[in-house]
Amino acid sequence: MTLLIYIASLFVETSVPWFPRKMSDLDSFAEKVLEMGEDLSADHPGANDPVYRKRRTEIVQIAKTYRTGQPIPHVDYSQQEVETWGSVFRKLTSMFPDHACREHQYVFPLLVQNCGYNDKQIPQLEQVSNFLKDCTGFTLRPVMGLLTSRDFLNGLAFRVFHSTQYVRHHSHPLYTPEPDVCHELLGHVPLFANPDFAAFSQEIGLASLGATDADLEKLATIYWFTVEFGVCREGEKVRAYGAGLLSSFGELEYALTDKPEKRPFDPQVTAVQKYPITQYQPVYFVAESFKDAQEKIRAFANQMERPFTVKYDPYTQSIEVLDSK
Ligand code: NLE
Ligand code: FE2
Repeated sequence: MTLLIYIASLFVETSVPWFPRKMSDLDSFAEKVLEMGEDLSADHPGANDPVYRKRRTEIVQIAKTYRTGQPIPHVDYSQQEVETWGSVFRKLTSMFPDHACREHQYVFPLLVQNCGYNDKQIPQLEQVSNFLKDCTGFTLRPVMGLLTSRDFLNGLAFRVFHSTQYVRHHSHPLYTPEPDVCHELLGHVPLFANPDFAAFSQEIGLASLGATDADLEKLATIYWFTVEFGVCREGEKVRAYGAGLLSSFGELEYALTDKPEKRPFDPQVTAVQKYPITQYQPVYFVAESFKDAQEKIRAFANQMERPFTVKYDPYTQSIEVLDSK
């Protein structure tokens, strides 16, 4: 019997997917990007534009060679790129007062003051990353394109956010299905400066370390309906906190109308909801607060099939693994 238990525990241990234990382990993700990364898919607005493709290849070289601890290299954006950013910036900032959650609205002026957010220039990731570090310890890491959900979520356990640096195609400034620097800077960055949101995001990251493929898919779905497309209650109103909404003029407007369905955020239910990735979402989940959402994620993580618990040690920037649950 004892031997059987021993063999069973060996089996469990060897079947746990690899996960990063220290910050520099994230370096191994650099070149593992998915389809919409360096090779643009055929229906992408930039796919048939050789000048755009060449420019993207140039910019992602930074992410390819970036290693933990280095400053993020500066990108000299072209006039066309700055114009695209400028039109996205102007449209969105006119909508934020009525559509963005209060946490986003609180941070935005600080980004204007400290990181040069305006419609005339694209802020540099390095400066923004340093700002976030001062606020919540979050940092940015340049990325070539989409990582696997596992790699991407694992980064959040270290309060590291993988961020693209290239700009969306100029023909479609108001909605793109893939992340670009406008999405990262206008959608994600303001929220990562908020302590409760930072803790909530890290909670998803910690839950993803060594998670089974089935649990990982659930966490990726939860991430999608919160960090990307989440809405939250503010008194009588519903406001957007998801970055995919806050960076898309088109979807931000649509999301807060009565057209899409709104359901209360509940990890068990949210985790299995199907969703489209190249069009507006038919369903959004409403969080009561970031604190409440974080507690719910923690409870969800506790019932996941994982034979250990993890803890992040900010002093050594590494993960401690505790054997018993
Ligand atoms: N649809 C968003 C935008 O247009 O900015 C990007 C979403 C990335 C998941
Ligand atoms: Fe995103």
